[in-house]
Amino acid sequence: MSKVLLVNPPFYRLLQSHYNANSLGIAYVASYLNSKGHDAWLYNADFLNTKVFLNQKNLFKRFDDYKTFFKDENHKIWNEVIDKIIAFEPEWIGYTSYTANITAIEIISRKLKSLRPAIKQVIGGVHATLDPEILNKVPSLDYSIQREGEHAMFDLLDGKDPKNISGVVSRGPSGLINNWDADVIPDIDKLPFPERDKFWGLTEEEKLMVDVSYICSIRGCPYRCNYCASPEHWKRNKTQYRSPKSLVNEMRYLKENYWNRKKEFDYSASANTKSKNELIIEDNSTVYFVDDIFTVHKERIKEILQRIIDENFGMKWKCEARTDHLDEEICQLMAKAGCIRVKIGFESGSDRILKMIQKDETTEDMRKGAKLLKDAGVPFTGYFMIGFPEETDDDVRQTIKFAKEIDADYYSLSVLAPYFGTKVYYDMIDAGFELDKKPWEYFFHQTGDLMVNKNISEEVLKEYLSLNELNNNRKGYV
Ligand code: B12
Ligand code: SF4
Repeated sequence: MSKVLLVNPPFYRLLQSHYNANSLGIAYVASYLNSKGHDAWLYNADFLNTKVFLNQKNLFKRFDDYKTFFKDENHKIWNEVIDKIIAFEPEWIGYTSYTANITAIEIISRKLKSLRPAIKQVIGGVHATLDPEILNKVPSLDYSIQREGEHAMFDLLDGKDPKNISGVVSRGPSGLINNWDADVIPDIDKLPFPERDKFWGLTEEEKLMVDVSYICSIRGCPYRCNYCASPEHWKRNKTQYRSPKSLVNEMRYLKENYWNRKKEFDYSASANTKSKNELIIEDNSTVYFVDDIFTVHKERIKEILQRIIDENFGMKWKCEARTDHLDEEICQLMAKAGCIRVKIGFESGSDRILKMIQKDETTEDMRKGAKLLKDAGVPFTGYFMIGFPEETDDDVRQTIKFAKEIDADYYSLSVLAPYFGTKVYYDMIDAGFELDKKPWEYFFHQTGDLMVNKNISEEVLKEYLSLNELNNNRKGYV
């Protein structure tokens, strides 16, 4: 049996907020290891024992402060994280990586290596998958795992030769040894539910402040949008779906084991609410289906929704969807089953741009889908993005008009951030475009600072961002 600590590195804390929900990637790896006899715990270094969150606007204003943390490696946040890790006395440590937290992982793992060189350090998750060279860039890490981590991490702990484990990158005498992607786990129904109890460093009282109501029912997405990391992060031609029965069983498990805990706030709302009062919710919590497209298979989703209705859970939930996977029956079932918000990436009101970004959806599909949701009374958030290469003022004007027309319950307005590992990122590099920031600095949304498209005028950018004012009279972010 090995002692393992799985870490969600600080991110929102560096923006002077915090994030108290359970990180599902490491929670799945932990529960799998625990089911095999190991002692794996979760450490969310982004957790704070406070109910005060920053609103989204203020969060984005803290970017300069955020960068200063990386220049001050003796800052108390880093020392606090190291102390918590050392107090656990792990034999293995595993970090979940996003491009946005890779610099934090570099600092923490380097400090830890100098203090406790015997601890084996592993990196997994999105960034580790997108960057096969990560061990060369962060020498304090011992292994990197690409794609799903359950089996590969177990095999490492089990003492198997890393050279023979699918998904593992290790070091050899003449450089990195890369076994490429971990084999896709075919029957994800069989995986144990993610860990929801073993939170390192939290008191029993603090554990009640962790939102454990995230559920993942699909691994991957069959689409190929050029600005999105999903097509590289998962294998899109091997997207895996849990059965409706398994998903509903997890909801029941949540209800029976966690929903009876009195919670005054929805901690998953994190930094995105306008005021403290808006965090108060009537029920214990809201289930968040983190699937890329919860509604992707019509028959599957209808069965899920009908089962949720039949169970009469009384649980509210939110999800992400595409308009072209909706119909009248689905939208009505969603309303009946307790859906309080659907998040939809419309992105653009210009069919030319939708084609260019490989959205595989038209404004006509989107108009229809938005109307179906409206008619059924299901609130939706509209995500929009401008700043794609070759986009013009005219395209942006079409987006502004279209956004108003679909009449979303909340608007999330972004300027393209060419995320590391996405198609648009590599297309821009191949076209000779010189990105002026480090990859982790491009995680930012909603600021004109990110604009990589120099054709779009200041005036039109401003007009687009002013769509934000529509949010003043609406239900708000959920
Ligand atoms: C829920 C979610 C969030 C939540 C929760 C994050 C959290 N800490 O848990 C919130 C809303 C806070 C969030 C924030 C952000 N997110 Co987000 N998020 C997601 C989402 C929708 C689901 C994540 C999830 O739970 N997946 C299900 C689990 C089971 O999968 P997984 O995490 O990948 O884990 C598996 C493997 O990756 C691996 N693994 C993961 N960690 C580890 C660790 C070890 C040691 C090992 C061995 C294996 C391993 O094994 C797991 C099980 O097989 C994904 C998209 C997606 N569908 O995955 C985007 C996604 C991860 N987010 C993304 C982005 C960009 C962000 C933000 C930067 C957004 C922003 N502009 O602010 C921030 C960054 C936050 C941070 N801490 O750095 C991108 C990441 C792209 C990139 N290059 O990094 C994604 C991929 C969306 C996309 N398609 O582009 N996000
Ligand atoms: S549909 Fe959504 S998750 Fe899938 S590739 Fe497009 S943006 Fe990414």
